[in-house]
Amino acid sequence: MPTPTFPAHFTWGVATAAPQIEGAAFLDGKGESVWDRFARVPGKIHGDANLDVTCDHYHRYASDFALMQELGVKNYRLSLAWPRVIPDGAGTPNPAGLAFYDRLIDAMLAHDIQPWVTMFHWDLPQALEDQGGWRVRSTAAAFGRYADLIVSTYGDRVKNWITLNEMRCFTVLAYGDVIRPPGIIESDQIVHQTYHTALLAHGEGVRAVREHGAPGARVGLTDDAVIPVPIMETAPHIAAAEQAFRELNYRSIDPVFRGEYGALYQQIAGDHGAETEADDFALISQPTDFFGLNIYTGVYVRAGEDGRPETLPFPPSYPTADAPWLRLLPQAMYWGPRLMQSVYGVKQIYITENGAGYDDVPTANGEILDLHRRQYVRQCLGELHRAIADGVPVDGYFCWSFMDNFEWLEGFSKRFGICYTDYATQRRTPKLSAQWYAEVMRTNTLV
Ligand code: PNW
Repeated sequence: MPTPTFPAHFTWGVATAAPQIEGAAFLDGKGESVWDRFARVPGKIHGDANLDVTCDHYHRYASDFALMQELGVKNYRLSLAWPRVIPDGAGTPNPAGLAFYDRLIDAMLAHDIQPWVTMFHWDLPQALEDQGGWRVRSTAAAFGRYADLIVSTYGDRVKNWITLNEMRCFTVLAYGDVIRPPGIIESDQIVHQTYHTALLAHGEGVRAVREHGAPGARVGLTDDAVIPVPIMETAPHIAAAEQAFRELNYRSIDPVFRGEYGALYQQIAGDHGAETEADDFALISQPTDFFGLNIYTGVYVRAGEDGRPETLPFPPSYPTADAPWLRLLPQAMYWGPRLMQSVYGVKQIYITENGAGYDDVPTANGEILDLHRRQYVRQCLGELHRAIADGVPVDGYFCWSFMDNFEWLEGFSKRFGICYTDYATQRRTPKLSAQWYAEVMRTNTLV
């Protein structure tokens, strides 16, 4: 088989998020985020790590961009920290925070790197959480004003915008579980409401780009859709995977692409669904330019006796990365985009994150031989190439992550970077996977 070559216009990049790399959590007027607060609750985060310094990218962005440029990175997905720009989320903007992103974006462009900006990657200003957070509609309105401000300020230089990263992670897992801040278990009705507020915020972000973006500015949503992988690629199992895809993602994709909560939502939510207003779905379902998928893993699905999808439990010894939730399942990279196309008719897809978390250890001479990460990412890219060959409209791929960083509950214990971060010295060292990925980006082939 010839070495897979990607389409000529294919976008290659790397990704990070502000709270995971910037540090400077309380510097230059930045407001407290819900993660800054959460990390201070003893026992919440592995090793009681916090976000105060992380990779100190706030002070080291120039050398980080120089390293990206050395590796041939041309596209960089980053996020802006809402509490750095507007410390209490809704009031007066912070000039020092705005100036920081001005410098950052200019430095990126000076290194020939295009910014792909995520407006929100989970760091809600704590002051807004204190007023109800995602439980209340006013948070979506405040997000809209924040989006207006950043698009007006940086829209001359930023052409690609992503409204929100993974709505499920800051709503369902934050107000229906204890693993994300605020980590308070609320009623089903409130959990549905938090999701609805997030959808409204997405709509506000799209509106802001349409109103204030430069001509040709583009916007999309990044989601971590649960991806069913048919146990065999035969018609009945593929049909079961399509049905499972609708059912597993009922809360996100119907409102965004169809402008309604579907029958399944009514069935699952019953009397506990979100309170909605007449114009909400027009805002939520405004046309976007692309859809971002973060794909790390999936679930196996088969057609049961009656043809209904059955999700199979993973046996205990199924292989995972060192991040135990990350079951190695490269076919998710084929089926995720393909199902987005066949079920929702999405016309342009970017993989906005993919990677693997391991406990990398440098060798005696300081190399990081992350052969397992390289192997998994290569398999994933092979599956992505297969999707493209089958006519699925995937136009780009961003590797998570440029460097090891604050991995949420795992603190600094799980590493997703293709560059190694030595937190004691803040030295970055490209791992073997980075050397390989640089060659993939340069040649546009799966070397
Ligand atoms: C992503 N899952 O989240 C986030 O966008 C990143 O900030 C994070 O560092 C990265 O994944 C690695 O964890 C996810 O359990 C976390 O399926 C967990 C899942 C999916 C996405």
